[in-house]
Amino acid sequence: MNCQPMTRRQIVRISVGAMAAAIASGAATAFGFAEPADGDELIPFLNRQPDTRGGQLQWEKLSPDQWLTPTRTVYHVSHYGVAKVDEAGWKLNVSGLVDKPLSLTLDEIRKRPRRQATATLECGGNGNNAGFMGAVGNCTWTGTPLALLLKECGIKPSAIEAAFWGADRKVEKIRNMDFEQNFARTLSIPEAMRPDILLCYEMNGEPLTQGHGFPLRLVVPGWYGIAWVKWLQNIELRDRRLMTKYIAREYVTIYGEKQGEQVVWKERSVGPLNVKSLVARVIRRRDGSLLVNGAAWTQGRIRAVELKIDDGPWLPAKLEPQEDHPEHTWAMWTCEWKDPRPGEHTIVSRAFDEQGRLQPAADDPEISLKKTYWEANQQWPWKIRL
Ligand SMILES: Nc1nc2c(c(=O)[nH]1)N[C@H]1C(S)=C(S)[C@@H](COP(=O)(O)O)O[C@H]1N2
Ligand SMILES: [Mo]
Repeated sequence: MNCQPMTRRQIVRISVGAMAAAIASGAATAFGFAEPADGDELIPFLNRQPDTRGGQLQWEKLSPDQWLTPTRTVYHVSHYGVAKVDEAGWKLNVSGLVDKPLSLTLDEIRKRPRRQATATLECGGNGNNAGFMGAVGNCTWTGTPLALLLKECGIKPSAIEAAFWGADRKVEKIRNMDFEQNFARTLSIPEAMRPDILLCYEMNGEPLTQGHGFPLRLVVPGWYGIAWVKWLQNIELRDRRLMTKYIAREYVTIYGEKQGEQVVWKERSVGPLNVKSLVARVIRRRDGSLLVNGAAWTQGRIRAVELKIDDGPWLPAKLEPQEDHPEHTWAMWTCEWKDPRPGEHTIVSRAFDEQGRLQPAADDPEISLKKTYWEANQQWPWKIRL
C-alpha cells in the first residue's frame, strides 16, 4: 500500500459567494472528492448501520462540488419540534443587563454590517454509533456579527453571560411538575464577544429554511450545533447562570480523568468541536487500485490526517491545500491504495489539528472514560471485503 497525492486538480480561486452559486448550478469546484469515473465501484462498509434518524448526510454520495454541503442534504435536529415563525410578527429583542435594550425587525438586522463565514455544523451526538454519522455539514452562513450588536447595547459590568432563546417551546417535566419552556443556550461574555459569531439569516446564499431556523439563528463557528440556536428571538444578558435542560442536563458530557490511581468524575457542557475524521467512502477503480476519501474537522484547523489499513503503519493522507479550508471548516482528504489484497480489511483514519489535538481511538481513556454519548470523536474503523 502506498498513499500518495492524487493528481493535483486545478485549483480555481473563487469567492464563497461564487461557490454557493456553483453549488446551486451543480457545477464542480476545486474542493471535495474526485469524481468516480465510469467503471468505478463503491465498496460497501460491512459494519455500516442504516441512518437511524433520517435526513443525514450520505457520506458515500459526496461529490466534488460538495466541500460546501447543499442545504437539502444537511441534517436537522429540533428538540422541541420545528417552530413556525411569521416574519411580520417577529422581532429580535436584546434585554436584561444592557444600557440600551433593542428590538429589531429582520429588515433592520439585514441592514446591519453583513458578514459571511463558512463553518462546519455538527450535532454534539454525531458519531456515537454507526447509524448516526451524518449529522454534519459544511455551509456558508451570512448574517451580522453578534459582538457589534452587543457593543451597541452596552453590556453592564454585572453581566456574566448572554442567553439565546428560541421561539420553540415544549412542556418539560422537572421534579414531577410541568413547565412550558423555550429552547435556550448560553455563552459567557468573552465567548459571545468573539467577532466571528453571527446572527445568521442566510445559509448557502439563501434565506434560512424553516427547519434550519428561519428567520434568524446563531452561528458559532467551531462549536457543536447545540450552541447554534435556531428561531432566535430573545438575547438576554444575565448575572446568574441559566440552567435549563439543554444547558445543564442534556448535552452534558460525563467523563472521568485519571489522577494517579483515582478516577475523578466530572461533567461539562458540550461546547467546542473535538478533532475528528472519518473515511467517507472507498472506491475501486478499473485498474484495481482503491481510492479512499474522507473528511476531518475540529474547533480550529486540521493539520494532518492519517490512514491505517489492518495492522499496518499510519500513513499520511493528502489534505486539500490548507489555504483553501479556513478555520472552522472541514478538510477533505484522499489516499490511494495501489495493490490491495483480496479478502477482508479494516480501514481507519485519525486527524491532528493545529493546536496539537489528536483524534483518540475508542479504547483511549478520553473515550472509554466518557460515559455519555455526546462529543463522540473516536476513530471509526470500517470493515470492507475485496
Ligand atoms: N431553537 C433551537 N435551536 C437549536 C436546536 C433546537 O432544538 N431548538 N437544536 C440544536 C441542535 S442540538 C443542533 S445539532 C442544531 C442543528 O441545526 P440544524 O437543524 O439546522 O441542522 O441546532 C441547534 N439549535
Ligand atoms: Mo445536536
